[in-house]
This record gives sequence, structure tokens and C-alpha cells, in this order.
Amino acid sequence: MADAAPAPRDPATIRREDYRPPAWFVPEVVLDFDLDLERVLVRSKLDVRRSQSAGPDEPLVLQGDDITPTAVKVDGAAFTGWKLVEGDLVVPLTGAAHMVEIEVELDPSTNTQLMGLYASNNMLCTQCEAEGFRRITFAPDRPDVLSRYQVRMEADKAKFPVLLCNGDKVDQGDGENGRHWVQWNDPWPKPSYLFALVAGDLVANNDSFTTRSGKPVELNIWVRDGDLDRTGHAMQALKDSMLWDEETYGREYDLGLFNIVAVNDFNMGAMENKGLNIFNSRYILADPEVATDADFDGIEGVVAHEYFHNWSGNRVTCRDWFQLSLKEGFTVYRDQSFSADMGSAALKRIEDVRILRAVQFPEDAGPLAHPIRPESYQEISNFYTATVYNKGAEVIRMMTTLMGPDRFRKGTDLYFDRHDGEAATCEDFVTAMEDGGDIDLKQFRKWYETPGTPRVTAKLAHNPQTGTATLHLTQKIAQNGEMPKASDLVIPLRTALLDPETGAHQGEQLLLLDKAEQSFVLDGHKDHPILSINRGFSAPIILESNQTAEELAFLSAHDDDPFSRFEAMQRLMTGYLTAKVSGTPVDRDIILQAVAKILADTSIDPAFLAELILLPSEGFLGDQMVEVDPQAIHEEREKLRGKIAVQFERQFRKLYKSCWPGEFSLDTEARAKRKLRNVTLGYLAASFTEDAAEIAFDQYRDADNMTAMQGALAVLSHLDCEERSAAFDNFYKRFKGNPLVLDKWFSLQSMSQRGDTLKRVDSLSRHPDFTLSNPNRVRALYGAFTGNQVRFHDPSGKGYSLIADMVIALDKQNPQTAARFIPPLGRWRRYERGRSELMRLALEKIAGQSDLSKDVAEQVHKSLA
Ligand code: B3K
Ligand code: ZN
Repeated sequence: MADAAPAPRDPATIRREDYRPPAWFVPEVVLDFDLDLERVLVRSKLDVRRSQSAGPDEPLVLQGDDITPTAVKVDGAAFTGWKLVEGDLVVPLTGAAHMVEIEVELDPSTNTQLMGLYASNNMLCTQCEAEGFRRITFAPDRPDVLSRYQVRMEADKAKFPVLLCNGDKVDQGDGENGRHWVQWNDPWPKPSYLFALVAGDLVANNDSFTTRSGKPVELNIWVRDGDLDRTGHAMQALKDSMLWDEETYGREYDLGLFNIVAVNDFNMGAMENKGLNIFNSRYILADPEVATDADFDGIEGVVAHEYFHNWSGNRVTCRDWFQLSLKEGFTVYRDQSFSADMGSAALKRIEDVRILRAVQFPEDAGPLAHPIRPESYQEISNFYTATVYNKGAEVIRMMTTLMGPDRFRKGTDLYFDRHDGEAATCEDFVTAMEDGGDIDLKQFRKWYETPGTPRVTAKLAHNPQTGTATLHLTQKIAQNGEMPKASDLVIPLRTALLDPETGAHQGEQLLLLDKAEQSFVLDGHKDHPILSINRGFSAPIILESNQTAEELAFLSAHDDDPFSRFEAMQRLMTGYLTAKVSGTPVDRDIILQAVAKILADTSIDPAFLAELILLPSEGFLGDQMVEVDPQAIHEEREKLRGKIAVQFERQFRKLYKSCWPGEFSLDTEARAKRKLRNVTLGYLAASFTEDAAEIAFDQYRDADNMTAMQGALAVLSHLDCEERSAAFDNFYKRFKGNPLVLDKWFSLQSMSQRGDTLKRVDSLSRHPDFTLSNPNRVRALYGAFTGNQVRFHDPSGKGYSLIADMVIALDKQNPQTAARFIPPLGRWRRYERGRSELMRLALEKIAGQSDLSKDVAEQVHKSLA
């Protein structure tokens, strides 16, 4: 199935089918940077070669964005025959090979987009993916033009003592007037999006790693003075990743130096530039006092992700940006597997699925839905999505499930060998998996072109006479609110039929649903078995089954697949809550009985126990409803939470006490206790016990780690009590010098369920510590707020106006980050009439602005279409 409605043929739309190979190649690039905060002189020398497929008159077109050449030379002589066409430099050339030299001047201090070369805290850094290199100098800024780079950097030595670039440092020296220079050489041909430089006053956590073939690698994590003692976890994660990629995928690092730099102002998490990864500081800096356990996990995962890109992304890169999932989906799958191996695989899977459902499923169900390999785009920055990343990872995971680990590894070995040094396509990846793993993936390829989340229905019938169980499955896909249509994706469903008495089963089976409708007959079941399907969430689908609440409760107590056990509990609670919201009578006792069984089961590890008793989020519940009423969902969910809290208060109190983790440690057991302690604290507060605020405050006051502090603050944030303001004031004073912790202070207030949250967010936007210039701060205040279902969706529509006004202001300085705030409004069709209309009006207000960026314009127009 292709895109439901083909994008209109307007010139702003770039289409996958229009791909043409480059007319010019650039095997060698020489760059010279004269650097300062307000003025950078960039001199480039491009050794350009006409492609054999290009016509003799085809001019050299070098992309540029918001830059002008101050001088151009061709083959050593000044050249004036160039012109600028829509920002690009068009140079008419007659021969097959030329040397083109260009000079450009930049002012990094005015670059608020944080794309290209920009200043952050008196340091200079770059972000080039996807199309930022063209904001530094003119070049064929497309991923299928690979060049070897030699780069000279020069700057004032006192202001910028550290000068970093890709590859190896080959020379350095001092110049006149307190200046110094460094010469870098990257031996690996790379596309321009992987170029990076950093200049600043930085210190390094220096370490080393020896590859399995015995090559030493110097490792550095560069940070500002004062942050050095918060880099240990990231360094350990880097070394663990290097070893893991050797052992799991046979991939070794390929330079003598690996640098990571942490910067405060960064549009996303991190960037995999060759040999010089640049990170948002939130994914590097951690110690127990300032970082939660989730932050530690985030650091481990992102460090691994960027490191793994060295092979899946850098050595084998993408032919064009439609192939983004080739590197991102695969690399997310790789980092998920790494984190699963480093900690608990079951908890990691629950977390991965939670993210998929919270972000990707809504995207797939809304106006911005696209296949993991999009067919068209206007602004590629808008396609760094949960679909390309997380659903992309699920597609790779399904291939592993279909092939088994050994054949999967044969497939990836062949992929890396066959395409090393090339710019490849998703099709190349699938073909390599077929050839290396000896499997036919013809039909499986449909996952690459199909938007929307498949809905699978499962009905189990049992015949006691023959002892056969018949599982009837169907699949359909709905797109952007339309009626679901039959589909025929290849859906691998790990399935087991559990004995209704004991919960035992005769082994798991892999059922392949590859038609719109299919039946599977499974023998040997004297009694009606209990269906355990999509175990481990083996396929990214929405399951609709005819299972009763009793069967789900049974699975929550007995299923031997931890994900399915968690899932059964979620489905039980979701079924109850959605029925309540829509006014259907439904039994609550079965949930209470299931919770009682879980709490009585002493064999359950505390972290898993915490997951089992967590209610589905308000956002997820809304996604299950035909028409979302956030207030009604919030109220029903709170009632159920309150009921569980009151009913099991004694057990929660006991568990809370037993979860005192003692002295801080990052080991699994201590982390599990911290997790359960926070969850039980939440229930204690929901039980309206008088001392809840006091317990939370004591936890805050006595905490020696951020997980406990944040857990206590999260509980207090919803309450109306003195303890709340005392804790928040104390937190602010204690951490106001630490921007990452201050972000938490903003977020926790934005996520509060209190009735005054909307007003508070508005006033926080004028707080002296708030700034639109720092994406982390913007996400902390406004990103957290759009996730606060009941307050963002205030029936007055003021939450929507708040976001719309912020988007309009932010778009003028940072379009990429501004565009990220359109999707929460873009889901307007899903809400009840009053809210829906107000959301649409907020979008109209944005759409009505003149000079909207391409980023915001694309998202807002698609959302209104
Ligand atoms: N490849 C970068 C993302 C770049 C986003 C540009 N808008 C980080 C990553 O996925 O590893
Ligand atoms: Zn990535």
C-alpha cells in the first residue's frame, strides 16, 4: 500500500521518485577556518569531478543557505561567472575536473537556528545534519556525495584553547598575536552532514580503548571546566558500546581518536559526526545528585546510539534523506538491544513500547502520518520522527524475529561488507538481509511503504471434542481517522496458549500473519486455553481480542513472558477505564483482585512490580477512544488510582518502607527499589492519607539522589500544601546554577495536575531563567506542558493559545524546534467538538502568520489539510 493521497506536485515538495544521482562528485575537500565568536572566515577548496552520467553543460550547483561568497576562484583564477539561485551557487564549468575555491564570512553569534556553525556559551560548534553544512559554506550538501576532508582551524589561543574537528589531529602550532592552529585530516570519505568542528575553552575526561584487533583509541569527553566529574557514566557507556559492537555485530572503531563534546544549546539529543560526536549536555552530564536513574539510562542509550552510527550511518550512509530510517531505525534497534543487554531486557522492552505508543502510534494515526521511508517532504528536519526512528527499529526487530539471531547477523555482516564506504538505500539493506540471511522478504518490504498502525483482531475458539484451538486473525489499517482497510503486511506474532489452570504452555510459536484474514489450528488443548499473543510486542500493532477481563487477569498473574504480563494488566485497566469514560457499566473488582495477586506475589522483582501496578497514561487512554475528552479520562483514571490507593494503602506503606535503598548505588537492585518507592509514594498520595505530603517532603529532604528528589517533587507538584512550595523553593535555590536540573524544576511544574498550572506555565515563561534561545528550556516548560493532557486541553483553549503564541515567537529564531510543537495541536480531529475547534483555531492562527519557516509551514498546513 502506498501513501494514501499523493502529495501535490508543488515545487516545494521533494519526492523520493525524483532522485537523480549527483552530477558532480567532490573526492577531496580542503577547508580553512579563521574562527571567532562574531566572525568566521571559511575558505574552501573543492576538487570537483563531473559524473559520467552528467551532460557536458551541466553546471556545478553548490547548495547554500543564508550565505554569500566573498570570493570565488576556478582552477586558481578569480571567477565572476557564478550566480546565486535561491541561495545556491551555480558555477558554469566546461571541463570534467576543476578546483573551485570559495570564501564565505559568517557571524556565529547571530545563528539562533542552531544549524550550521553557531555560538553556545562562548564556544563555537556545528550541527550539519540534515542540511546545515550549506549554512557554513557552499557544497553539494547531499548524503550521496562523499569527500575526504582536510581542515585547518585557527583562533585566539586564550579564548579557544581547544580546536576539534573530524578524524585525526595531524599537526598544530602557534601563530602570531596569541593565535594558534590545528590541522585535522579525516581519512574516511564522508557526506557533508557528518562534518563537525568545535572551538572552545574545554577540559576532557581522557581514557582509552583497545580494539579487538589491538588498535589503541584515545577517548575524550570534552566539557566546560567544573563539569568534568559528571562525565564518568558517559565514558563507561562509550567503552561498553565499543566492546558490545565488536562482540554483537563484529564492528570495530576505525580511527585513533574518538571525541565527544557536550554543549548546552542543541536542537536534539546528539549527533554522530565522524570521530567528533556533539552532544546535548543532558545526554552526557550525570552524577546521582543531579541525574535520575532515567537520565543515567538516557545517557547510556544515546552515547551508544551515536557510537553505533559509526557503522550504521557513517561507514554505510544514506543515499538520500528518504532513506533516513536505514541508519536511524537500525541504529535505534542497535541501541535498544545494547541497553537490554546492559540491564533488564524485560524492563527495556516495556519502556521501548511505552515510547512507541506514546509518540509513534499517535503520529501514525494523525495528519502527519508517513511510512518509515517517506515518499515526499518539504523540510527534511520534520522527518526525524518517532516513525522513522522507533517504528523503523520495530521493523528491524521483526526481521530479527523472522530470521533468528544467527541469520540476522549474517545479513548485517553482508550489508556492512557490501556497502562499506557507500551511500545506500533501505532496499539495499533488505536485499542484503535476504542474501546474507537466506530469507525472502518480498512481502515484508511493505512495512517500508505503509503508514498507519495495523489493527489485528484475534479470536480464539476451542473445540473440546478434538482438543483443537483455532485462532482467527485479521489485519486492517486506518489512516488519519478513515475507516480501516484490509492489509497484508507480514506480522510476526509470538504466541503461546496457556493452560487455564496452571498457566503452563507447550512452547511458544511464531505465527506469521501475512494475509488480511487467516486461521491457525493448534492441537493438544483439552481445556479452553488462554491466549498469550504478540509476546514481547513482537509486532508494532494494535491488538483487539475477544479476551475477557478474567483471562487478562489470569495472564497478569501467570504469563511467563514479562512483557505480556505487563500488557495484560495494561489492557485490563485500559478496558475498564475506556468503558467507564464512555458510560458503559463495567466491573472494577477484577482489577483490584489482580492488583492484590500482584502485590502478594513475593517472587516479583520491585522494578517489574512497579510497572505492573502503573496505570496506563491519560494520553494512551485517549488514543483508544473515538472522541477524546481529556477531563473525563482524567477523572476516571484518578478515581481508579484513588480506589487502588485506598484499598492497598497498608501494602503500599509497607512496600514504601521496604524500598529504602540505603546508600546510593546504580546497581539493579538499588534502582529497582528507587523505582518502586516512587510509585508507591504516588499511590500513598492518591489515597488521601493525611501524612502523604509529609512523607513526600521527608523523601525530598533526606534524598541523596535525584531519582528520589524528583519522585517526591512529582508527587508534591499536584498537591495543595505548604510542603509543595517549600520543596520547590528549596530545589530552585539549590540548583539554580545547574541548567539541566533547572529544566526539571520547570517541567515538574508544567506537568502538575493542579488547576492553576496553565497560569503557572504562562508566568514561568516570563521567569528570568526562562529563554526561548535554549531548546532544552523550551522543551522543559512547553514540551512537558503539551504532555499534560488535562491542563493543556483546558476547555478554555488557553493552553492551545499559549503554545500557538510560543510557536509564532520561536519560529523566528529556531524553526526546527518550533515545528516540533505542531503535532500536539495537529491531532485536533480526535478531540470532542469544543476543544477540536479551539485547537484548529490555534493552528489557523499560526498558519496566518507571514514569513513562516518551511519547517512550521509544512507541519501546520498538513495538520489543517
Ligand atoms: N542523526 C542525528 C539527528 C539529526 C537531526 C537533525 N534534525 C542524531 C541521531 O539520530 O543520532
Ligand atoms: Zn541516530
